[in-house]
Formats: sequence, C-alpha cells, structure tokens
Amino acid sequence: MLTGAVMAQPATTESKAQHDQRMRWWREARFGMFIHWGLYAVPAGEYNGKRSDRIGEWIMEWANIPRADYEKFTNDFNPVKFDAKEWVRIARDAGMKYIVITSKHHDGFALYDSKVSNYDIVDATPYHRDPIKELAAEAKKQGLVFCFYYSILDWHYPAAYVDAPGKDPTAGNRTTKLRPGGKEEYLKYMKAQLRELVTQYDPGVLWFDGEWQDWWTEEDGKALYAYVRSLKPGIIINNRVGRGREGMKGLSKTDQTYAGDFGTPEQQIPPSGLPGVDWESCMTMNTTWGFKFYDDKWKSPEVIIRNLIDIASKGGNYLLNVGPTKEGLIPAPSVERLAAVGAWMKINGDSIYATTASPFSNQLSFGRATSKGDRIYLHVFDWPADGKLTVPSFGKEIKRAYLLIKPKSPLKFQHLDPAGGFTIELPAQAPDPIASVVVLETK
Ligand code: H79
Repeated sequence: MLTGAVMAQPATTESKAQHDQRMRWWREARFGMFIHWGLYAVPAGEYNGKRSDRIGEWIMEWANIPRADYEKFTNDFNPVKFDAKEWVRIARDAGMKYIVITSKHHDGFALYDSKVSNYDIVDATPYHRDPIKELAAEAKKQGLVFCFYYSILDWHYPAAYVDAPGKDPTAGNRTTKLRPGGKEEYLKYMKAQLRELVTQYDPGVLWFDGEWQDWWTEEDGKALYAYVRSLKPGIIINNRVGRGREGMKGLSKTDQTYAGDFGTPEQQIPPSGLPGVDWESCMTMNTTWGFKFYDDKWKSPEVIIRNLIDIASKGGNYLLNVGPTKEGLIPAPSVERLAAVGAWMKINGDSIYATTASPFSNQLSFGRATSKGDRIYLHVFDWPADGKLTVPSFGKEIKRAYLLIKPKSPLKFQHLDPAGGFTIELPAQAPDPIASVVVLETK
C-alpha cells in the first residue's frame, strides 16, 4: 500500500519498492533519541524569578521575552562539558538506533555553524565550536543514524513579528506574522540552512515542526519536501513539513494527500496502528523537551519500557527525548532511565527491532505482541498467577513456544478448540517484572 506521502510527490515519484527501501532502516530501528538543546537551556525554565508548568524551550513565549533580551542567553551558553562520544554512547547503550537533534528550534538559534546567520553557537556564544559536527561524526562511528529537527516557526527571523494582545512584538508566540515580502526572504533563508544541514551533516531524517502558521501552506510543504529530497533523495521527512498532521494526534489527515513520510503523534500513543502508515511517537521522560532544572516529574523505567513495547506492537517508532543542560550534560535521571531501557533491550531487543505490529485483532489482556517473519513475540506485563497464559487465536498454528531468554527450553502449550486460541505453561516467576518475552514460532 502506498502512503499518501508517496503519491503526494510527483517531483520525487518512487515505486513502492523504492519507498520501502528508503524507509527500511527507519522501520527496523523502532527506537531513537530526540535531543532538545539550545539557548533555552540557559534560563532552564526560570526567567526573572518566574517559573511555569509550560515546556522549557517555549520560555521565550510564556515569559514574553523580547528578542534582544533572549539573545543575551548566548553569553551564558558555553557547554564545555559536552562530550559527543558520551552522548552517542548513552543513546547506543539504551538500544537507540538514531538521534534527532534540534538544529534550530522555534527560538531561531542554530546549534551548528550556519553561514547564513550569526545567530548560531559558533558565531554567537563563547563556546565557538560546532557540537553538531562532532555529534554527527560520532553517531556515524558508533553506528547510529544522525538526524535533524528543524522548526519552520522562527521567533528570531527579522521579518517575523508577533501580533497578540499583551505580547512584545519580538517575543515568542504560538503564531507569528511575516512582514510584506518576508515570506520569500524567509523561504530562501530556510532553504539555505537546510542545504547546509543536509549537505554538511548527511542526516537520515529531517524532522520539521512549527508548521501550523497561517502563512505556511500545504503547497509550501510539498515544495519544501521536494527540495530536501532533491538534496538527498534517500532522506526521510516527517509530516510536519506540510499541513497534513492532525494536531497532537500527529497522524496525517486523509482528506487529501499530504507531504511527509511518517506521522508524528506528540506525547501520546495512537490507540491502534494503521496498516501501511508509518508513524513515530515522540515523548518526554519528564514534562519538558528543553531542560528545566526543577522538572522532577519523571516517568518510571517501567512506563518508558512499556511505552516502547506498546508503540512497537502498533507498528510505530518511539522517539524518546533528552534535554541537556547549558553545560552540555544529559541530566542524570534521563541517563539512569535510558540505562534501564538499555538493560531490557539488550536481552529483549529481538522482540522490538525490525518487528511489525501485533497479529492479534484485539489488544492482549496480559500485555502486547509484535511479529517478525514466522515469529510472534508476546510481551507479558501481567504474569499469570496460575502459570497458564491464555492467548487468543491469530490465524496460525504454533510450532514451538519458549522464553526469549531460554530459547532451548520449550514451553508446553495446548491448542484450545479450533477457534479458541491456546494456553502456554509458564514458569511460576516472571523473568522480568516489567515485561517478559515469550516467543512463538508459527507453522
Ligand atoms: O519541539 C517540541 C515542542 O517544543 C514542540 N514540538 C515538540 C516536539 C511543541 N510542542 N507543543 N507545541 C509545540 C505547542 C503547539 C501546540 C499547538 Fe497546535 C499549536 C496547538 C495549536 C497550535 C499543532 C497544531 C498542534 C496542534 C495543532
């Protein structure tokens, strides 16, 4: 089945086989690291004594900070503790296969050395180095795919201004306006930055955001999609390049064909997958993307691991965020949680990587399932007290059943009457209290 994205792009027409080939590494990866890092790490959620429940990277919006004042954060952005090798190690050890980092968020600040702007980490901060260059090289070295986030909304671009009650015209805002002629100028600027990003750092994905502006049309999205693909035909682009995404639910609307290769649910997991539709849920581990020093509402490792499984069981990817500090450190609570996910993935990764959605028509009462070839992986969240796991039928017969950690010890199973599924005899103790994996080999 062709996705809308393929059909929407006459300039980059590709066959289904070519499309599958382009999407292949991404579909197999299933798990990536999102990194929100920029000037907002300096105030870290507090401005003039004011704190907020809102997300840290939006401080220029919720604290109504004029451009000229926000720019001053550059003086204090000196991430001398940044260690590209360590960041990539943390992602790799968590079992993540790709990294998506903010090349430019809504605040307009470039985290790489842009030649078309002085508002970047090399030109405007005491650090004077390009961390992206090191990170891209290190990711490649350690076998992860390096990718970029890029915001279409830009609170710093000279032609952009805010027209909202009580708002400074140069502060951040959910929406901006562009001065007459400003759009053409800004489009040129975006394309110049995207050319730099794609040609100099060879990203696997371009992850757009901030597309909900009145001045941004689906036509603009299709043209930008084609432009980025023309720079690197094999690149993958999310659906926020155009106007297709349905709010925070993130999947693309179906009333027409929209630009973009995958849907982007934000802070949520769709109730079910959709055959032939690629998507990725992005989520935070606490309640902010950009670092806030007082946000301690951390999700437990159990919630994070089960989210990863839930997403895989619905055929999606999990893009899990970290928000490093202005010193260049990934916060310790994030590192601890990623290590816990990594410990689980090291043992159970086969049940996640390169899998497709659950073959069962309904969500399993005891947990989740994924498929790969002739195998079904059952993720047991609730271990049965009587040692008998009741599994509904899924249209195939079972040849063998075993725990993923004990492939040489077959588990006894019984087929119930023809349509009635089967039961599997499990040991008394769950191997893993968060999720234990039972493998079914089918005939
Ligand atoms: O980068 C992170 C956030 O800063 C950014 N996206 C993630 C990945 C973001 N999160 N929330 N928002 C931006 C707020 C935007 C919310 C809305 Fe809308 C914009 C609500 C209404 C307009 C877009 C369009 C989302 C729903 C409809």
